[in-house]
Amino acid sequence: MQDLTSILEEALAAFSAIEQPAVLEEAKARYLGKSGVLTEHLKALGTLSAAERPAAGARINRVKSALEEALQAQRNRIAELQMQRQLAAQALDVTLPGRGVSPGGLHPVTRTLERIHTLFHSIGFDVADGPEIETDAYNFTALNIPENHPARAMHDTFYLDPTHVLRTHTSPMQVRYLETHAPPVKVIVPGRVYRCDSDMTHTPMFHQVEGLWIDDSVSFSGLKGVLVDFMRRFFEQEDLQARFRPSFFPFTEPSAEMDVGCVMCHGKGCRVCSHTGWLEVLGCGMVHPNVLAPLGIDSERHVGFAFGLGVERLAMLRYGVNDLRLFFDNDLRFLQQFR
Ligand code: 2U9
Repeated sequence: MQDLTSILEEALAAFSAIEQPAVLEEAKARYLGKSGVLTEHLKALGTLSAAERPAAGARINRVKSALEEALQAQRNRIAELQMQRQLAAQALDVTLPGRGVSPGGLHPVTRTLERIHTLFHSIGFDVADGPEIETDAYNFTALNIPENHPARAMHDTFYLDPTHVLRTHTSPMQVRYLETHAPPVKVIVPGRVYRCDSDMTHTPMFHQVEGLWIDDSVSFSGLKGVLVDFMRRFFEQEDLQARFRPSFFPFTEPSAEMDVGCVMCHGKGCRVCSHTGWLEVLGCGMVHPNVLAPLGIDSERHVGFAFGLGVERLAMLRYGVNDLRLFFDNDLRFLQQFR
């Protein structure tokens, strides 16, 4: 009896000190295994008298049940302990602040495109879209630039095959628009254009917006009014000065280039305007009859004006950016200023 009590106490103390499942199973073997302490006691029952045996057997079985119960309780404790440790190790503090996701912003060229769009939309211009890969028929021939015309060389064209090009201007979209829309027509065409040219002031891809207004009483003075008004609103300078110089484009006649008073120095002369006080901002003119005739538009009845501007140039002037390449580097330190 004495012996069994101390075995029980010793085993209970041993079990409760163990934290590893494998060690616990080893301890179980020591007491309850085939040659465990308690099993040896059971075997020794045979040496007792028949009178002593039932009571002794019952005592051993009680101790055995008590040990098995303690063993199972300790197994549960170990499992619980392991779960607690795992939870503590993988703890997530859901109240911590996030990693500081900074909101994106629109690219300055996109913002400028949207601004141009908004201003022309406000005076009734539609917007059209078209392919960046064009046939030379749409990119050149339809715009009064026949084969072997020197103007084709002027455009530094990327040829994909002998008859397909990356459009060198957005003008072919206007030709396509005129194929499906009869006058009166009032449309702008924004988009990417490509020229095989790369230096301080040219990139192989840039953005243009061109515009076209064809009706029965469109005039050169109307063209001037629309464009001067647009530039004044674009640069938010009501008294912005403007002048038109004669120029040449195969698709317009007469043609002109428009200058505005320098938006940086207000005409006093600075580096941006090369000390002239003027900035060239776009080209324009009355649409050439040779462009309108193949589209079935009779120049005796309908006249139109057209203009074209470079978006990066206007973005540089509006935001005071002095290097065109900044628009294409995708340097976040630059772009974040336009959020
Ligand atoms: C049709 C008829 C006429 C579009 C025009 C310009 C003048 C022009 C340049 C300005 C700077 C391109 O980005 S730039 O290099 N564009 O000067 N573009 S008139 O004339 C058209 C277009 C389509 C059917």
